[in-house]
Amino acid sequence: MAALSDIGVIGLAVMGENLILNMESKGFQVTAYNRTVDKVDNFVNGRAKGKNITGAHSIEELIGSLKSPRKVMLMVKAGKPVDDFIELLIPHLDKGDIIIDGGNSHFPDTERRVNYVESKGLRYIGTGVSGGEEGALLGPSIMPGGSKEAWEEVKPIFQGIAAKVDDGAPCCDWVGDGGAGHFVKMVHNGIEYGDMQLICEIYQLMKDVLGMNADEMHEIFKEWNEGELDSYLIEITRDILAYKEDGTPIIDKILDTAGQKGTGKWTGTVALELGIPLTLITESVFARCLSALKDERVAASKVLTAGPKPSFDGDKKQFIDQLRDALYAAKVISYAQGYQMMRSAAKEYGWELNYGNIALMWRGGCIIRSRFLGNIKEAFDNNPDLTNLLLDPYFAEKIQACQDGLRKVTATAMLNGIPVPCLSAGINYYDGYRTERLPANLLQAQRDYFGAHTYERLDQPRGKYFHTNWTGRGGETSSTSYGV
Ligand code: NBP
Repeated sequence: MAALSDIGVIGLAVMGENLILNMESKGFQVTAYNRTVDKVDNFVNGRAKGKNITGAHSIEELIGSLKSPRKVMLMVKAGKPVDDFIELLIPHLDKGDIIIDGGNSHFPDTERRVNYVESKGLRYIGTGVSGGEEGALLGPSIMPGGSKEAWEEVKPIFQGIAAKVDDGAPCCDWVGDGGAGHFVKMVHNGIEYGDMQLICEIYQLMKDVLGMNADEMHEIFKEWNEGELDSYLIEITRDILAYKEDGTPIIDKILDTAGQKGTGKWTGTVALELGIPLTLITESVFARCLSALKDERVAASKVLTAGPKPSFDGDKKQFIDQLRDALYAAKVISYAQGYQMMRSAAKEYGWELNYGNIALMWRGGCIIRSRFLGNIKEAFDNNPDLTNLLLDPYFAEKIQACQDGLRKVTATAMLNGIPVPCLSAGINYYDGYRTERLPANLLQAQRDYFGAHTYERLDQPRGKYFHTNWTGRGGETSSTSYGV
């Protein structure tokens, strides 16, 4: 009889297969199962042949092949398939067994499932897994949350297969209770959206304002990837720009409409719910939406012809340096906003998030991996209660040195008619966050004028509320419940 497996994985698509091969390569025995059972045999007789991987043809066979406490990881399409498999698994599992969801589930679903599965005497982990196909095979970033008592059971497998950085530290650690793991994965994906859009805006400025071709841009991204912008997304941009089809850059032939699967939208929606100014990431989602209106944009380009034609007569080298500073500054701002949102969510949902460890989990294996996440880890290790990344001494100095580049690049873009929603969101946040007095005094006056919403005063203690009878026609009663 074959030895019992350390873990069972359900879902033999790109992520499941590669994670199983990764687990096996690290010395774990794995059982593989899939809804369409043919795929089990194809896998076991194909990529898994000769390895410590067992195929199961039913849930019963899968469960029977596992060591206790049993660990079953779902790598299936997010949504109903996860709930369906939970229902199929529960009758076969014993107290203390662990169901793991490694797909891109929305964190409220994970919160609900943790409670449900725990109510059956079982344990549940919802984990973000990032890094795509290659990451899954060679070392992804793994962000687990859920039933804390289950962590010690899965830790050797998860940390064994995760990406390693610097001194061998795994890009995987316990994130927190309930849906915390999937929440952090969602923010990761939102940050990914922001990073990608920022690079795209810089690319358009190079192409349309400076008139650079793909080879010239490739050289600049190559240079930047050797400095503090060193990251996976800069690296692939460098390589994309160099890629030729029939001797011409393929980038010039790709249709300019962006797709999306929804995790960026979730990040923006949750930011609005939490009341966090996650402006840069949210603009990056809207930028994809606007790009998708290709036919409308083509028609509008023939009607709305008023506006500048891009031109540049300044110092090109200096502007490229400003582009680099702008990209760096906006990136810092985007991460500052993302961390602000995680801090707010931790308070809202009662999670104890370790922000330095989150930076470490993102430092390798995932799509946003970068050198600068090492600096973020240091910032939160130095001060776990840091209210805003921009206030960390290292980043405060950096952002102040680079803000001028971000400001000049954004202004140049606007004067040239180039849309830069994320770069401009970045400089607007920077200026908003550092402004002692914003015009919200007028806003409060307006709210009090039409809705008796009251206001606080600069010359009175906080928490005391005043109402003015602005027109002389209103009463003295202020509103307590009507909130616009
Ligand atoms: P997919 O998201 O394409 O899902 C394929 C798997 O889901 C197959 O095993 C399929 O079974 C199963 N499945 C489907 Br589809 N509908 C089902 C249903 N109604 N009931 C039961 N099973 C069903 O696979 P993936 O791209 O490997 O991703 C797996 C998870 O990891 C997803 O949540 C995804 O969002 C997440 N993720 C993906 C990536 C990536 O780069 N692809 C990266 C990070 C995270 P079948 O073979 O019988 O149809």
